[in-house]
Amino acid sequence: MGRALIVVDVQNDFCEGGSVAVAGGAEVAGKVRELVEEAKEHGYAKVVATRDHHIDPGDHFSDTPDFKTSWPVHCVAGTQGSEFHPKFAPAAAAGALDAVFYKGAYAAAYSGFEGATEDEQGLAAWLREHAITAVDVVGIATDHCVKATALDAAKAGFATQVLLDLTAGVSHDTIERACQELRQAGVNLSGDPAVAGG
Ligand code: VGL
Repeated sequence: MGRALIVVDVQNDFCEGGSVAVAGGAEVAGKVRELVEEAKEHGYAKVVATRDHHIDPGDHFSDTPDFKTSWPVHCVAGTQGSEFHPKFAPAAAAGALDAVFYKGAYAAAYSGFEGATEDEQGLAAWLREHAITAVDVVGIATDHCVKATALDAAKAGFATQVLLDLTAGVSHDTIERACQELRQAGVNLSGDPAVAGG
């Protein structure tokens, strides 16, 4: 039974220079690219990615965001900010991703398990169809979309691990809390979180 790598939201708007810039995002993008390029050597049967893909997500966007449940406009479908970060994009362009799951068109969607491929297949169904039983989760942001994706993976019955060295998060406190929640849910945490925010 196979293991998959899930790359969460390694997009321009979540990296330095983006509208919801997470410190350390670009560095994570580069490290994730290296892992994706060596996915087979690392024992991954499949590699998938998620993308925040907003059209009109209601109060997920705000002019006065609290950076917890409301955010500046980000990852609007079709914009540069929604594209994969250039340090990660070459892996996608080289065909290293087996599927991409888009989420959040008309409402906030933190978990990749709320997303779907262009053929409208959800992540859990896709993983099961490809005989995946275990997943490693990496990407941005540790305390939001990585957390939500890993929690949903565990809930769906996948043996779930977060590779913290390949994540970047928004703030120290919420990263700490995310790590606690993940451990309590039976998610294995490897490495150290990059505590970059404030
Ligand atoms: C995310 C904030 C808002 C994420 C998405 O990808 O973690 N964070 N939308």
